[in-house]
Amino acid sequence: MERTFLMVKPDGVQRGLMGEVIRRFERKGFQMIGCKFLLPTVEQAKFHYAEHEEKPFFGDLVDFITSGPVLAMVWQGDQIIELSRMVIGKTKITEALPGTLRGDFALHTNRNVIHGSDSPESAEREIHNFFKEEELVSYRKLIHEWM
Ligand code: RTP
Ligand code: MG
Repeated sequence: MERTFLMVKPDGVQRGLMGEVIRRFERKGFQMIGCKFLLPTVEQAKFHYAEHEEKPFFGDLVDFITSGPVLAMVWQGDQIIELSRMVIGKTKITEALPGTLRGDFALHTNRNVIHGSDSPESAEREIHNFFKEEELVSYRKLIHEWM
């Protein structure tokens, strides 16, 4: 079982898309094991996007992600990192297909509703930027036996 860090970004929260995001991951069969509504600090934002530190859009990214509350979540499931990024859709807005969260809801690459980790290493780093291990709730989901 793999786990990932998903975050409804400030634009998604402002647009009332938290429920829609949770609904899509729930109906796919993934399992939420952690959830927090919070305003990220600048330190958390810089750590979260550390891989983009040298990019020209880094400052805007940090400003945006700290501009309002976000829904930070940890989800688990088989191959969830790759599969959740399919549910989310491509980064570049012109490549985000209809049926994906970004394809259905986002109009701009830098206002793209949701974040999802891109590797097991980033998932662990990103999870621990927002959650303590003891805040995650693991439980047996009985429906897995039917899937
Ligand atoms: P995220 O980390 O937010 O889930 O997005 P991602 O993996 O799909 O894309 P990533 O390459 O990690 O980029 C992080 C965020 O930076 C903004 N971005 N702007 N102007 C640009 O060329 C550009 N490229 C990326 C996007 O908002 C992206 O979500
Ligand atoms: Mg990324």
